Amino acid sequence: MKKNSRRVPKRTTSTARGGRSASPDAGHLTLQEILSQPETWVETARQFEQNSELLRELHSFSQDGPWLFVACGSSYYLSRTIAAQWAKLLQVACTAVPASELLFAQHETMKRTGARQAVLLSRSGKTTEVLRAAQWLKTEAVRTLGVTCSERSVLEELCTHTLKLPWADEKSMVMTRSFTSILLFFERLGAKFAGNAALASALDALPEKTATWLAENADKIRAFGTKRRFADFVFLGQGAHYWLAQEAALKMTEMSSSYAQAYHTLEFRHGPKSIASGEMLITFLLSEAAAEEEILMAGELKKLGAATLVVANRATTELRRDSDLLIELDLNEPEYARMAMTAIPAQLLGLAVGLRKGLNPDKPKNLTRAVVLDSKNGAPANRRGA
Ligand code: F1P
Repeated sequence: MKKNSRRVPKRTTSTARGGRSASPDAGHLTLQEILSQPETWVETARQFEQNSELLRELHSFSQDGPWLFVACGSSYYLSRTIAAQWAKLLQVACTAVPASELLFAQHETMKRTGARQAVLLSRSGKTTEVLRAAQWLKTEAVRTLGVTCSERSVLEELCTHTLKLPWADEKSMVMTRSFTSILLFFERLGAKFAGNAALASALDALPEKTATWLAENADKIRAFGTKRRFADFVFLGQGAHYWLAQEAALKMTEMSSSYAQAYHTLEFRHGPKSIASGEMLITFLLSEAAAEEEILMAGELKKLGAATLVVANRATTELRRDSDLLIELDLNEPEYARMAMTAIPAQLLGLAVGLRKGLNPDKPKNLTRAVVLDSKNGAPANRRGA
């Protein structure tokens, strides 16, 4: 990995065009954590290859059986991204549901998915709805894999097996490197289950290439988010990219208290485009399958006056013309291995917009690292799990 990839660009101490100025340390943790992703991924790969204890936890799961993923917030969008990738790669039914949805329709969900094995994903291992779901799955004798960045958690106590990725945890509130590290861990696992050595080696190449890419692009994205002012943010994607778009919108909402929405790219024509305007930034997370149509959409929405940010593996002439900011990944690796990198631009953008608004993205307003409910609140209670 290049040395300069670990450099933390200067902190933003003032804001452009009259925004309130953030305190000198605001967003510093989040920025460090975003930029530390390549080295965190190297550790993720090392643990995947060498930590036999970790892999032992996976032995009793069947790669051919239906999988059910259960989580909340970013961990839910992460679950949807993994489920979309695995369904394609392993040709097996993979369903991801928010924990609350499982709790409100327990038997229906199990029947519909046919799953007898579930992955419960929670960075903190503390989210009440996930714990209540784990508790219920335990009573149903469903095999459960808890996935957390916490060394010790209630989730671990409630699941039959646990994967712990403490090296990927964050100090700040929002999930950045834990999101991409867990994603990469499951991509590696998918490649292993599928016996696809080419995918595994594509994933090996990613940390170093991302470090170089960050050195070239991180400041560009941050500068764009700092200088331009938008009232609304929209993130568009098709296929598994749609779930990255959902996560991107959540990052923008959390880090900058902004209105942000996500749509399947072509769905934006069916109503939402009526709000396209010069006050809106529309970010496209381009996929291979839909690229041709998505490129047309970028042109169409540009004509309606919206600003466009395009994240593409490699740009076309049209994209160069129609994007206010163009971010190319420029990877020869297959799309499956490019997803973690695709998640990064929105992390940097959300951070920059939050700082421009005088906020502290390390500690977003109204948020806690995990949603812990008391027995009177939220989804159906199972006190022992809460
Ligand atoms: C899930 C989560 C976070 C979100 C927020 C509340 O946490 O929804 O994604 O940023 O701070 O909690 P976890 O279950 O993965 O710990």
